[in-house]
Amino acid sequence: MAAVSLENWVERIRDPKIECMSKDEMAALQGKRLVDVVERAYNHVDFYHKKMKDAGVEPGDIKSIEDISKLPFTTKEDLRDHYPFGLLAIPMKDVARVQGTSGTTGKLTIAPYSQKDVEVWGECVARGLTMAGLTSEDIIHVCYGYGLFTGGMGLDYGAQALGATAIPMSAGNTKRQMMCMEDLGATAFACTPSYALYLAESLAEAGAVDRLKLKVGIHGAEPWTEEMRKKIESILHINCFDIYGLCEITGPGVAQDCIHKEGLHVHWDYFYPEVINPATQEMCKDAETGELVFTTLAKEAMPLIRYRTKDLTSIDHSTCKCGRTLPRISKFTGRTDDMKVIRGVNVFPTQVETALLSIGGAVAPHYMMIVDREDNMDVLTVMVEVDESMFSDEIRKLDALRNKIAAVLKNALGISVRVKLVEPKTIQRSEGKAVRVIDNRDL
Ligand code: DLL
Repeated sequence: MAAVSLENWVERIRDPKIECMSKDEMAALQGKRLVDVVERAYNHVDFYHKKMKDAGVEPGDIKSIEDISKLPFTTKEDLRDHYPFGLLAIPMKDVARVQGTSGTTGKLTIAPYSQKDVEVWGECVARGLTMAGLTSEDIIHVCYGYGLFTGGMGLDYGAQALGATAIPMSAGNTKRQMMCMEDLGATAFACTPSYALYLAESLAEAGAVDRLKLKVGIHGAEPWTEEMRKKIESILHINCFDIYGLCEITGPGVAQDCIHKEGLHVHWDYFYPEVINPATQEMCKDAETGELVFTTLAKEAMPLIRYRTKDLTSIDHSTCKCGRTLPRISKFTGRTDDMKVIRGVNVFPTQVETALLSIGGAVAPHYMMIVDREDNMDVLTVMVEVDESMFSDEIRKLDALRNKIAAVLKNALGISVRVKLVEPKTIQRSEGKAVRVIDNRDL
């Protein structure tokens, strides 16, 4: 099966009027929506009423999208303090569904949606599926979990809005996933990148890849690197797309990349993005990395104003080669709370992933970071899966590979690392978000 290349790619845009709208027209639309959302939040959510009063801002001060910087930020802690429905702006009887995230840290975050919110969500995912070249002819195998987590339902709503066929597999049971993928003729599949790699390797092992009709993968919900994308694409001979979202704003579909893969287009008619320096809260320039902040411009059930996502990225407001004027955020380096400070150095799991994939050969990008403290010193151990054959070879070869990985990691991270080589499938596979870091330090 030939890979879908850029040369024969048909560029499709679901809503060119919005996705290619001029910056001035878009600013006018955003301004109108901002005025409305601020009024609703101020009048219907006690939390926002108080927050804005404390900040000395009245709804009348907000007249255009530029005025957004006058508004105070909302944090994940604010949501936790008002758990579960303290930020609701509509009567509970008008809440069509509740989604959530187990989160990688802390308590469950709950996100209520009105029927209109659900429709906007489906529309945004459908825009992304169109960016990935999919149409109503496609069969989308959804192996994100269905439930409180937004992955399964989000892709389902998107497939529905597109008029495509959704196969609601949910997560788990890899053998059954492989069977259905082949028998039901999936042309696209959607799951986390770590599970996509596992599924791809399992399909390759079973010699099933050439029997599939797959052409597209839609992956997100956790940080992943360009190298990881190339790896999945090369095993399955498909094009993989990066989809981003968070249940508080809307699930998957807040942003996604197009075939040029030069950043994820944000649907900023609905979700207004800002990138700030997390320490000073000052606005970053285009291309500068900082924390992504969103204001929901049309959300009914739980409007959020300047919500700090803790996700680290940069933004590019220039027009993309595809013609879309929607700004693009770069692939995520990680979250502010995923970043580990080890012996004073900032370390992200994505750096480990890139380094391991640069070695290739017997080294698989299945890894886990374990941080300990020994005699007041931070110690980072990276567990890495390597080819089975390495363990039957001479011990000398295994030692040489361990030293090589340690050197590459030291170079990439700037600190020395203990490397533990393990056999394939030793590191637990997750059907949801992969657990990449265990921090045993008592910080
Ligand atoms: O993970 C929504 C989603 C489902 C996105 C399926 C994409 C595909 P939450 O469970 O609320 O929602 O987790 C949101 O996951 O703040 C990021 O830290 C991370 N995340 C989501 N997408 C990406 C991505 C869903 N493409 C949190 N790259 C976010 C990196 C991502 N991190």
